[in-house]
Amino acid sequence: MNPTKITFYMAPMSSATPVDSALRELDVPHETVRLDLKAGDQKKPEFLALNPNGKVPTMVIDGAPMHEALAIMHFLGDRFGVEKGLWPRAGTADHRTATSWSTWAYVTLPPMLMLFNVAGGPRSPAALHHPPLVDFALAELRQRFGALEAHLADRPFILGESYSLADLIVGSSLLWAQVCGAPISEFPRVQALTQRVGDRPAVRDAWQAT
Ligand SMILES: N[C@@H](CCC(=O)N[C@@H](CS)C(=O)NCC(=O)O)C(=O)O
Repeated sequence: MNPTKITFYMAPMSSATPVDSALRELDVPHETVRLDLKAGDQKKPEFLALNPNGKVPTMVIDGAPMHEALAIMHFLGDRFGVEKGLWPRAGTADHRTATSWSTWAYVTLPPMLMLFNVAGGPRSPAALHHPPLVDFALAELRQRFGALEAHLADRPFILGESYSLADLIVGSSLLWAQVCGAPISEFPRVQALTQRVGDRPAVRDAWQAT
């Protein structure tokens, strides 16, 4: 296969950080372009031409732009992860499990985390605080973490006995949930997965990169 030319548009400590972790874990050659979000680099016309949402992460792959962290990480898994044994081949049952749980981490979990943060988080304005909504979000989060706890009942990782990009994707959301104060510690297997992912050098280095 020809080398794939990748340009990664990112900002430190952002939605681009899990993608940065994935690039490090898979050792993918790429060029990095760091955006200054406070200065508004993401709203400049030349960047909006790549991603009309004006957000990071954005990736240009062989000249074609792509956005959304989850989609980008699925691409990285399919293109680079299979040959490294870190992502299952498309069409297999493991690939369906990997995409199910990674989509869960980016689609099913975040709305309740957002509600939990907005309705009671320390960085949310007091005018938006609403304790009954915090209780609702907590109950929903407990149900969702409970589902992952059940999946992990007989395996330490999303796909079984070994680490994969699916763990990195799910674990990145769990690490964020932990920072937000979500009740992960009530779920020992979820907590253990979060810890294992947080201990990966690729994940640690990406979160520490400034
Ligand atoms: N759903 C998007 C979220 C991207 C996102 O919200 N990125 C933020 C950084 S965490 C951003 O670029 N914000 C800049 C802005 O909104 O102006 C993804 O997962 O890629």
